[in-house]
Amino acid sequence: MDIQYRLEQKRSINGAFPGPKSQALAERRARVVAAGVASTAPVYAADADGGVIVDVDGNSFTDLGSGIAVTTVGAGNQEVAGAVAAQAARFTHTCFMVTPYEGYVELAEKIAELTPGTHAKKTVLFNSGAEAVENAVKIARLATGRTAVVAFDHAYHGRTNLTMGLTAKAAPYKRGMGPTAPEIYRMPMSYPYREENPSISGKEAAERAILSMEKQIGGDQIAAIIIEPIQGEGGFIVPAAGFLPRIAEWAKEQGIVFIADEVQSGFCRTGAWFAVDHEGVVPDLMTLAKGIAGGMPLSAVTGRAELLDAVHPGGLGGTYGGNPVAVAGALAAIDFMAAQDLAGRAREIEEAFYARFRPLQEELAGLGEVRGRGAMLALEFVKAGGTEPDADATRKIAADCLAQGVLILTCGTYGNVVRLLPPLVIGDELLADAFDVLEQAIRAHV
Ligand code: PLZ
Repeated sequence: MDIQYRLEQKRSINGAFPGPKSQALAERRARVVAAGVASTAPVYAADADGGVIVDVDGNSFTDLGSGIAVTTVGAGNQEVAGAVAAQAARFTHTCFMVTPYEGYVELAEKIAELTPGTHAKKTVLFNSGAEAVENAVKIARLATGRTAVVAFDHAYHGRTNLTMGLTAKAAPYKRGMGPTAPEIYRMPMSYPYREENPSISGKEAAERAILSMEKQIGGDQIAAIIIEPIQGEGGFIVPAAGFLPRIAEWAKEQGIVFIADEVQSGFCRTGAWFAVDHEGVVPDLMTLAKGIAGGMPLSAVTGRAELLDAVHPGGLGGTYGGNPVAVAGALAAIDFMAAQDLAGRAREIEEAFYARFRPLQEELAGLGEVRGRGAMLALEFVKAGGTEPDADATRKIAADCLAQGVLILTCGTYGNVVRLLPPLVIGDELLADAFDVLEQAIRAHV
């Protein structure tokens, strides 16, 4: 990596936390911002670059969250900022459905190059991950003439009506906000750490789900199977090897559209361009967002040309989909990822993580599992002596880290997983320092 940082790459908390300016903003916020949108940290951002976020009181936090896996190239990436500024100075919007522009086409070409498979591919752009998922399901239904959609336990696919139905966890995502859409079926996931039979293989876990799909729905009724190749919000669950390939293979036999939701796992995050690449799985459709555009809101549905083209002209779109400023950010972010080999950087981060936390797992009974790929890494906490989730310890560890200037996120169906999603441009020193803080917090609470 050859990166010039604009801000000093160091962690420092000065005095009171949160500071007076953040407190004043929290008061203003409480009066006018909906209570339903919650924030992990009580501090307000003023600047960010590389591996740090600086708040309005001058505290500097090491960022191990990347705004939930978005700022893979850094939140203050100058290439992205320059491309965005240049495009904004020309035109901010025309609407691709009214007056199209080159950037959209160029990004679709890039996506076709980077995604797995040698078949003809096409792409349609949107704004958010949920919007991409919604549209992938629409495309699959129209292309197959079927209605059933299969999602998995612990899945997260968004908060809009269709996607909250696909999302597994009731609270806080959907309780009381239904009804959710019909024709969604939920199947058992491969979650190696929590299998009743710990020796079940990925293939066997897939056969378990397949049997359930055959019995509950019938393969010929299913339009799409949607799955996160590594589950995100649900707990950074890496399915056992062989699970994804077998599900994809069965989908093919049954004429079902296999959709990989790579909104969180895509674009170098797991040490490859896409998480499916680790097992050579070639999805029919993929949903992409987050890391794709260096923080600009942009998402995509990409995949087999015949599926994308099954939809009649005018059947897909949206005012802002593929906004030219966001597209400029994406083109710059993708170039940066390739030029700096950020997938390779993610693999280095993975190595440093396991070197540090595997021994800790051996030592501490409350650290149930250490898992993940690339820079999509997790620690699952349990009550010592078993596998009962320990959400309380997890919360305390995250709070301790934050108070010391390390911003980390939690996740998991049981709220007992600390997840690490550092920007891939974070330096070794800052990362090692953050690991020190995290290790101390773990030792204090498990
Ligand atoms: N699919 C796999 O991870 C978003 C959600 C945070 P949007 N994950 C972060 C929250 O609490 O809202 C996500 C994802 C996967 C789809 C989505 C949805 O993407 O851009 O948030 O709509």
